[in-house]
Amino acid sequence: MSDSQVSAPRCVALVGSYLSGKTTLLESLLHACGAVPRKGTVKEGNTIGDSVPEARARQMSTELSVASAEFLGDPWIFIDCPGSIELAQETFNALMAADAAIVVCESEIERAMTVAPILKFLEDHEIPHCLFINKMDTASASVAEMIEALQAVSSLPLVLRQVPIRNGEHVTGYVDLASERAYEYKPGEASDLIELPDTMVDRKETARTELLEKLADFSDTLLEQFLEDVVPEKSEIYKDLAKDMAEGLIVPVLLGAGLSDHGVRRLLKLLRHEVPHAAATAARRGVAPAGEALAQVFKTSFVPHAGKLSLVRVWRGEIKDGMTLNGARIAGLFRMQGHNIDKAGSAGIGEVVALGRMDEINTGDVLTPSGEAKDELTWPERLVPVYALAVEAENRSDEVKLTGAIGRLAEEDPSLALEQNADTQQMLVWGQGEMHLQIAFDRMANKANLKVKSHMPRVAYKETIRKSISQHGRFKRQTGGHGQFGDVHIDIKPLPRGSGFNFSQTISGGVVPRQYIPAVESGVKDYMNEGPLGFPVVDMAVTLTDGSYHAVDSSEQAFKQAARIAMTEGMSKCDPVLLEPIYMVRITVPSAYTSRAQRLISGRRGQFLGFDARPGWKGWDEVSANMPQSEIRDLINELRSLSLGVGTFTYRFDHLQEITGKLADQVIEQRQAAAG
Ligand SMILES: Nc1nc2c(ncn2[C@@H]2O[C@H](COP(=O)(O)OP(=O)(O)O)[C@@H](O)[C@H]2O)c(=O)[nH]1
Ligand SMILES: [Mg+2]
Repeated sequence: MSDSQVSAPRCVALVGSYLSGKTTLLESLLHACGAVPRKGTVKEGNTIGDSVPEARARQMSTELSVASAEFLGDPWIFIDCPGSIELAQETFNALMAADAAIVVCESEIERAMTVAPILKFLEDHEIPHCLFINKMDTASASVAEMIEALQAVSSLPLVLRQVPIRNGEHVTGYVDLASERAYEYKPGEASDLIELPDTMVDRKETARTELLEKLADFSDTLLEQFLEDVVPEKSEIYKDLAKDMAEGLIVPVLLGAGLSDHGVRRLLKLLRHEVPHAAATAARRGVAPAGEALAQVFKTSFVPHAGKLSLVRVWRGEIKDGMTLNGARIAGLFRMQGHNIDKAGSAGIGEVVALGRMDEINTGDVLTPSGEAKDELTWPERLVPVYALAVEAENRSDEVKLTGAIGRLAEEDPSLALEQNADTQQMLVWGQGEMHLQIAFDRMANKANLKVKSHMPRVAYKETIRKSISQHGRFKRQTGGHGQFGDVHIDIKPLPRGSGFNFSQTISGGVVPRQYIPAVESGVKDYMNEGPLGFPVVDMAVTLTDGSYHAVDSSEQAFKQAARIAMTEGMSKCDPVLLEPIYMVRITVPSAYTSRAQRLISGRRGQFLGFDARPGWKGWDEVSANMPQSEIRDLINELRSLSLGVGTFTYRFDHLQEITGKLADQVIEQRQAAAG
């Protein structure tokens, strides 16, 4: 590597489940680096990580946040990520910009499963990562139990790097297993080096042997020494630890407590020695070492006054303000520290900067002066939306602005999507859950001063008929000059499910002149928008069999009316029945929750179809079922609450199904009440 590559900043993302302590840990890391004079707290709402208003209001991170610091002369960029599973898209996108990730874990073994989705993402994308078991100040389980629980959700071997020193209930320090040194924690300061306590000698030996055993799996030298009982050189161990983490062979595990600054310097040292440099990450991502400047957008943000900002990580060369990348001219190049942005002139490899007013540029785009690499680097897929709300502007006058404002939200957050639903005529915003959408609406209120009302989307009920009938319809008016006359006989008959609608005619001898037949069809179709029960009608056929006309008074309009009259009178005699949309649903959960998922399905009028191992996910199942649309609108809430938040589902429309009895009566009553 060249000097500029070695001195380039490395970028680490803080990820892990909601409330595990990422934002607090970032504050402690920045403090230990001297980047903030005084630590902020999540409660007081003055942390670097949670600087936007939506985050402060909720005391939780609602979007990623970038901060820089220097440790022992090395520049670092930290990206604090939201932990909520509903905001996972933002986190996944941030990880694509990072050289490595710190997975912040709770010290409770029951919550180990919550990091499963993030570990799976890191493994799939081969992103080097370590675990930081946080909140050791309140831990009750033993470290061995925690490692066991976490190992069950990690496909890569976990390598414990420290063992805690306890005084009664309290963790007071740790023994570092690579250096074999013991430390005592000191709040707000570097830990004190202490004599290894006698009581720790055996524990340390066992844990260190385990560590060496794991490393020996990836090193012939270590394996030989291990078998021959030779104690390896420390330098050899350090070299292997760094290589194995960078190559994604092992996952080191550290202990600490961000709130009390415990283990934070040890973590910084691990990062210093073991996190790959930007050039190595660029190579891993598939960027050739030589060539024009290249950066990838990992977040898009609309900022009042400044306009659109595209956050990029530079993977090659140098990017300067005013440069044209992918046809867009950079209008302002900024470095970020939480909410603060500072103008800069240029940015080199490894740096994270925001580019101003790149209007045509999207998150995930690869930017180069030639614009030829746009889709060259992999990018995470959009998460499948699992929850929708119907929205309207609180002020009617804002209605026209709404589509544009939601469009910008979706540009900032690709896991949001807008749908104009043709069946129900509602504007739907799709996302990852109630909270995800509410945060997006708050952001729209804060940034665009546009407030919305939201409610549960309507179900796309339909109706059909069960009996055939022949019906006569006549429209006759005599007003002043010439009148209006149309007269039709139609056969109405049900069709099998899924057939849709079919119109035909058996007119002979011109009793209904050819030019009026399309008007009859259009009158029938008009009627079908709202059948006798109040819903669109499907799966039926209408045949025009007979009729009559008047040479002067007949018109298209008159035949259309005649058809409507025949339909209105005929349809209610055809034994109408409500149809409800049924979806094919695939629920994915850790297998410990499979039987609960089955109960969830039957509790929501679902039909269980079977289950299988989830492909590519060790210890997970995929449960298939048919479920009514009305029951899956808020399915995600219950599914998450029974599966520690990690369960999810996909769905597609399958068929319409007759629904009768009390449930159908309620639906019809509600529809009639709404229609007034
Ligand atoms: N006991 C203890 N609590 C902590 C620690 N770190 C964070 N917390 C608390 O955990 C909660 C969540 O912290 P936060 O940093 O917002 O978590 P995040 O959602 O992962 O960013 C806050 O109430 C913190 O005060 C720790 O090391 N020990
Ligand atoms: Mg946070």
